[in-house]
Amino acid sequence: MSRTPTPADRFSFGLWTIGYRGIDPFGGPTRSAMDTRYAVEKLAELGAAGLTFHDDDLFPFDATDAARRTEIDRLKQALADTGITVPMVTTNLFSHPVFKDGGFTSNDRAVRRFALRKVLRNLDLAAELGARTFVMWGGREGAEHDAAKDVQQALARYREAADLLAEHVTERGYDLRFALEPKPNEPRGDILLPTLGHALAFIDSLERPELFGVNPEVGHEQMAGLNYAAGVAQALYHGKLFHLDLNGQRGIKYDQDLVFGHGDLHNAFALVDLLEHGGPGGTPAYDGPRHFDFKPARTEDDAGVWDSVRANMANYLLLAERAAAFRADPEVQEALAASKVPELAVPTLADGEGAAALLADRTAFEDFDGAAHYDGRGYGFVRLQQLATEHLMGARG
Ligand SMILES: [Mn+2]
Repeated sequence: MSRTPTPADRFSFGLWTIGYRGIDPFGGPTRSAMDTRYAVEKLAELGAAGLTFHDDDLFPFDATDAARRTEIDRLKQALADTGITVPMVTTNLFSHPVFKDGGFTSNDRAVRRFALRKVLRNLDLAAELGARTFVMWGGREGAEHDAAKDVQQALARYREAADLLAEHVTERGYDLRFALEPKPNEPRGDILLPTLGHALAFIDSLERPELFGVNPEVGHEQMAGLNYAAGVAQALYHGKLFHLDLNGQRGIKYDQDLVFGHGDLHNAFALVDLLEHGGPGGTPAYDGPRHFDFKPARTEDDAGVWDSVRANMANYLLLAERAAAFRADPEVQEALAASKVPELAVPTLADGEGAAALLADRTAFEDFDGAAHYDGRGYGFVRLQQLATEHLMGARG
């Protein structure tokens, strides 16, 4: 059993996650629609801190201004009554048929202009609710047919959109930053900005790169066969981990959106260890919301939805407990030192040393005795990983 979550743990859930009705490409809903107020009250009861949403999760795509305002005001009342906050808001540019070829990068210019207006309106709502992060998941920004999409022009239109949104936020003085969410495929055959690395490179092309970071999702990176914890570490290295989506995925297949920890548990342990403590060499940890973007299985009823919510938070807290014990274990500290993990924090060059000084250092090359010092000597990485595994399994302290 893990301890009971509290708002200090900063757990947040998408309204579309708990409100997921079990629709998949092969079958209709297995659960009825969830009322927003009920969702907020249940999250508060279970110890979560935040609710996130797409505009269309809260009110229908074609809602009148009055109906839209009614839903916003109902949400604000529920937030005021429970203490739940809205740390992040995002815009749905994928469900309505007009977005079948994308929003910001549709070949149809009128669709691109409509998409920008839809997002600008939602930025104002995000600011009204005090959200600090605006996620951009371009699920329909992509193609199935190479001949049908000029990828360089699509990226230029993506950049144009990002620059305009950043201009709006700056002019209005909103305390809001953008987080790009990569995904390799699904619903499009190939999605633009398919991985964390693609997104980081794209940010460098923007007018206001400081307003943009990433929102990496466990399953999305794993669908591309990548190591999520290692990718998150690179995002931290660049100062770009603005937000993250936690869930579970088992290998390179369709987007499973399992409960966090119900996929690659070993990598989930490495991730929580990194988020809570930073790298073992003293590099930064993460201080943002712990956001879950999962889908309660369509086999579940309402009670199963909340069991899934509890499971996400419990698994995070259990992994955090195990990671703390791992870090505090003297044998782990000794094994880290034996594996020279802390030595990676020592710069390769001495203070002020340049190429000439390195060339003059005979110990670095001419007198470097590889045979005497390195042949046959191991690093002990397997022992270290086994210590992590035993902590993960609760077999040590
Ligand atoms: Mn997501």
